[in-house]
Amino acid sequence: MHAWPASEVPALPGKGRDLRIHDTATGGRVTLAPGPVARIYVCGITPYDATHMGHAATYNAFDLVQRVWLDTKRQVHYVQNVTDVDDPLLERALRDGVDWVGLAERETALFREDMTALRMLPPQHYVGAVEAIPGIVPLVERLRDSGAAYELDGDVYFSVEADPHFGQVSHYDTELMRHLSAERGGDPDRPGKKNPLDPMLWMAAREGEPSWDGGSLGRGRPGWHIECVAIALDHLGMGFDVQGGGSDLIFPHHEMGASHAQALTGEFPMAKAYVHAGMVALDGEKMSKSKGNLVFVSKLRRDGVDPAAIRLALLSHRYRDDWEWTDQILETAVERLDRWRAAVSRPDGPSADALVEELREALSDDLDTPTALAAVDRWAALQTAEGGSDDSAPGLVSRAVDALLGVAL
Ligand code: 5CA
Ligand code: ZN
Repeated sequence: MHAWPASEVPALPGKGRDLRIHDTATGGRVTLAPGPVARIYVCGITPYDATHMGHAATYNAFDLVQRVWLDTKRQVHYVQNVTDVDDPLLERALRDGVDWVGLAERETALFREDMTALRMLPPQHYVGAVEAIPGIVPLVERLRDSGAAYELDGDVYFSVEADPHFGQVSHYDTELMRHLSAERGGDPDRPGKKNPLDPMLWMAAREGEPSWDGGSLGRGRPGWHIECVAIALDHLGMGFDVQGGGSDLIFPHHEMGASHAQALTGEFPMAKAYVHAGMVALDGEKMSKSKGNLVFVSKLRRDGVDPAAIRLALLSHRYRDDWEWTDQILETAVERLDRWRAAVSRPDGPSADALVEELREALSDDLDTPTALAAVDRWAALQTAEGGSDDSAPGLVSRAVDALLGVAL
């Protein structure tokens, strides 16, 4: 499928720093040193409802990863999926009496608009689960033929015991894994499975549900984890730099994906760093489509909120923290945007060379956006209080804030 238009990323003088980022799999910070082309896979939406602030916060984090890489003068190869067939999408379509294809197309179109408005860089490959099916089927066949997968009443399951590294992305204990598996699309209580945690790779066609030709697997549809593995391996290959998503994807999704890839290639892990954004809550609970406690990007935009202010609100929290959305956060962001815009609208100002380096240092330090915002606040305050005579400074600040933070002043 097509992605969305790219906003231009201004080039800055000098060169950025290599990114040090928290890796869930090793539990510590890693310094990423990608080749000339950095490779990143970010798990995309399941398009049955509009983009909420939680999604936006997660995509903001991975947009910043790319901006840091671009500032080191690397190219970025970015892949994102759309889970355009899965249980929650089919259930929502049934509930609302609408066609599931139309629902997915509508919500994906809205997501593209939201991402464009927020100046999120588009992936070079934006791939739907449905269009990935021809690539998924042979992988499931290979897993089955090598003994890493087995059939149960026509469905095909991955055997977690096939992967000696299983558990080394999340490091969760069995009890927690079992709990999360039941909560997040798994079926640990289904009788006949070799291990309760085994996830489905291929679901045989069900009455009244869409299905596709699965070759020797029979008609059916793909499991969730193999979808992302197939798309990632097809477009990026093994050992890419970052696999990203929210922390609710640590288990089972990224754990199982790493296991599928290990069983397919003999290599572990699939990504050099497993990077996870914290959860955004509303009224004390994780914002989620299933709970319905949502603040939508599109609704704020319709209400006339400047997307740059939404982005500044996201940036005011460190990406790994869990945080709660409040109207006050947005108000603070609107005020900040006004102050910054007023500061860069003058013909000259205090030198901004040090500010550019402060921004680079803060972002390369595990995407420390609160420190980055504070640095721009200081420059803007100095501009307001004393001004300055550097006539290139306001333009440099605008370009740096745009290039590194994705905020157009
Ligand atoms: N399609 C799958 C990934 S392959 C999926 O999880 N889709 S989603 O629509 O449920 O979520 C899209 C992205 O937003 C995921 O990375 C998820 O971790 C993240 N996300 C969902 N809810 C929140 C939240 N409340 N806060 C932060 N990130 C969230
Ligand atoms: Zn995914």
